[in-house]
Amino acid sequence: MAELAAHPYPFTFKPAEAALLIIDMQRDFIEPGGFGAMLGNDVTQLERTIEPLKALLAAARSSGLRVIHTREGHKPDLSDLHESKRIRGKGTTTIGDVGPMGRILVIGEPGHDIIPELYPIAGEAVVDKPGKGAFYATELTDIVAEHGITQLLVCGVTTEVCVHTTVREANDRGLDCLVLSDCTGSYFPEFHATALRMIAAQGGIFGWVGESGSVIAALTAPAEPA
Ligand code: TIU
Repeated sequence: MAELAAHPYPFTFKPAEAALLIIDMQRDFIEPGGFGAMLGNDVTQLERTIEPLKALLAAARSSGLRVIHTREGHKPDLSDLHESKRIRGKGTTTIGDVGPMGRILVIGEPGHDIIPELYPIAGEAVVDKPGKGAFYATELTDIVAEHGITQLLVCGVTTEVCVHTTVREANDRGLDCLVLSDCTGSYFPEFHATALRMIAAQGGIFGWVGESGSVIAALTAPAEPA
């Protein structure tokens, strides 16, 4: 157990009951030519999350902290894609259409995959999600129950969309979420900052906000003598 610096007050980190949840670090959001770019976003805004996430993931792996990755996307037949989501934005290219990284946001296509820097390894769950929240229409509720997870260290993109939706869902399921500001990102820096403020406001209405450095320090600290 370790007390991590966080807003609005320190987070009591219990690694045995925690999981690192990395949301949607997919090529479709982070690289040019994917879903994020198709929506008109500046995808370079998300780059700053990659290095801190790499370091955090390495520390999680060496310490045995459970790791869960998510990917937003749809079956090739698009049977899990609501028409409302498909047509949202009135773009000329939409989910399921062919782009430079394959069919946009479709499972099995290059753009749908997780970026090489953070690629999952054996033993790490990869949750495919058709919505913005990681609990909607996925097996995440079962994974959390099966492993006795009570805390999520939440990272990934984008802060005000899939990260926020997931944190709200997790909070309503009785999970404590510590959202790591340096490991989350938005196409809009001002949304990122405000989204994090919203989580920690009102006494931590949805959770806590911290930084990866304190998590890494706790994971790499020498064990206390028994
Ligand atoms: N558009 C945007 O900011 N985000 C998404 O569509 N999905 C996620 O946040 N993963």
